[in-house]
Formats: sequence, structure tokens, C-alpha cells
Amino acid sequence: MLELYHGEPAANSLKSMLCLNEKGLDFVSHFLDLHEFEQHSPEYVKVNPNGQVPALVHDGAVITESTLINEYIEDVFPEPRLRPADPLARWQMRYWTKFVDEYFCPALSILGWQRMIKPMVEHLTEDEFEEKIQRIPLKEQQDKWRTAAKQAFPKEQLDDCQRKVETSIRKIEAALAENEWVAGPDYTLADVSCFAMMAGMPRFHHAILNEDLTPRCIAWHERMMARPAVEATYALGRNPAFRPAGKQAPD
Ligand SMILES: N[C@@H](CCC(=O)N[C@@H](CS)C(=O)NCC(=O)O)C(=O)O
Repeated sequence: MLELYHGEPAANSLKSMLCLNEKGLDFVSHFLDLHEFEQHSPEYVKVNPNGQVPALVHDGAVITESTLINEYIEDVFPEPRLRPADPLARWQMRYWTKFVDEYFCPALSILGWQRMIKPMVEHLTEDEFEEKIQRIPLKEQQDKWRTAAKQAFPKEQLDDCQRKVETSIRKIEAALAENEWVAGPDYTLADVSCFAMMAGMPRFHHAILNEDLTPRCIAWHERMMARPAVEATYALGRNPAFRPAGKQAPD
């Protein structure tokens, strides 16, 4: 039996939801409302001691870390193949999933936190907010929540994150000039990882991801949106605002 604990189909949750759906696997979807801090509840922290989503439970075994969850799914359910058999092509796929985890995602995440957390928590009193923070198991996540709640990331850090996100998009645009998919001629976990980051970007980062500047990324985004597994993934969300609407104008 497969169970996935996840938030809305976005970022790391989207990455593992999409992988399961690409494989056509039946799984129990446990939706956690990150706006209600459900990922920090004592019940969920028993599942994932980091208090973050996603987490996969397979026959009782807990598997965490979205990229490693996807590799695990690929190991246990190899069809349809999302990881190339050829060692060089496999390295290429892993190059991209590592790039997303170590470079693209952390930068994009800080920009998202700076934008999204304050409106989410400003209705709370200081005591209520502190009570929520005390439930977060990781000290570094507590610090991130505190900084984001005040929109207090230093300007130099935000500028650097913006630069890294733009570099990431340029790199993916260049890769798509060579091949139809990010890591080569075949659709792989590299596309899954990149899409998990880029799904909402035509809306939230329209200035750097648009038909004039990045036509290949936009065409790839449309190919992704046309995949039945992407549709199935969005069907598991609660808030329709998370579903990209194709060629979008900025908000
Ligand atoms: N390295 C982890 C990161 C997981 C992560 O950052 N999850 C985010 C959602 S995309 C989360 O749970 N955020 C809420 C929080 O940290 O409180 C992975 O790839 O699974």
C-alpha cells in the first residue's frame, strides 16, 4: 500500500505527486494544509520528523526527501521508465535533479517565502505565532518562518536568489534548445523536478519566464500541462489557484 502526505500540488509535493501519477500508481492521498501548519502537527511529525512534505509511506516504511522518493518509486515501480537505463543519460538526469535541489529550489523558495508567508500569518497574535513556531522540529525552519513572517530576508540575499532563479531558467531554456525534454530526448525525472519548480512561474515570475524571453520553456510547460498525470496531480489539490492556466498573464 502506498500513501503520500503532501500539500497543494506545488514545489516538492508536486514532484512526488506527479511521479506517482506518471506511473499510474494507486495511492492514498493525505492532504496537509500548509496554511494551517498541519505539517508541524505532532501526528505528522511522527511520520516525518522534519515536519515537511512530501512523505511517502510504502507498506509501513516512511520514505522522505522528494527527489529520493522519486528514485525509490522508480526502483520499486520501474514502468513506465522515468530514469534512463544508459549510465550517461542517467547521470544527465541526476545532474538536473541535483541542480534543482541544490541551486534552483532553494533560491526560488526564499523568493516564495518572502512573498507568501506574511499574508498567511499576519492575522495571528505574536503569542499565537510563537506557539506555531515552537511546534516546528527544525531550528533552521523556525528561523526561516520567523524571517519570512517579517518579510525580513536581506536585500542582498533576495537579489542573489533572483539571480539564481534567472540563471536556472536560462540554463533550462538552453537545454530545451538541444532536446525536447530537459535531460535529453526522453521525458524523465528531470522534467518532473523542473516542472515542480516552474509550474507556477509563468504567473509569479512572468518577467523572466514568458514567450519572448523563454519560448522553449513556455512550449515545454505546455507539453507538461497536456500530460494526463499532470491533470491527475492537480485534481488532488484543494485550492484551484495552484493550477497554472497555460499562457498566463502576470497577476
Ligand atoms: N528537501 C525536502 C524539502 C521539503 C520541503 O521544503 N517541503 C516544503 C513544501 S515544498 C514544506 O514542507 N514547507 C513547510 C515547512 O517547512 O514548514 C524535500 O525535497 O522533500
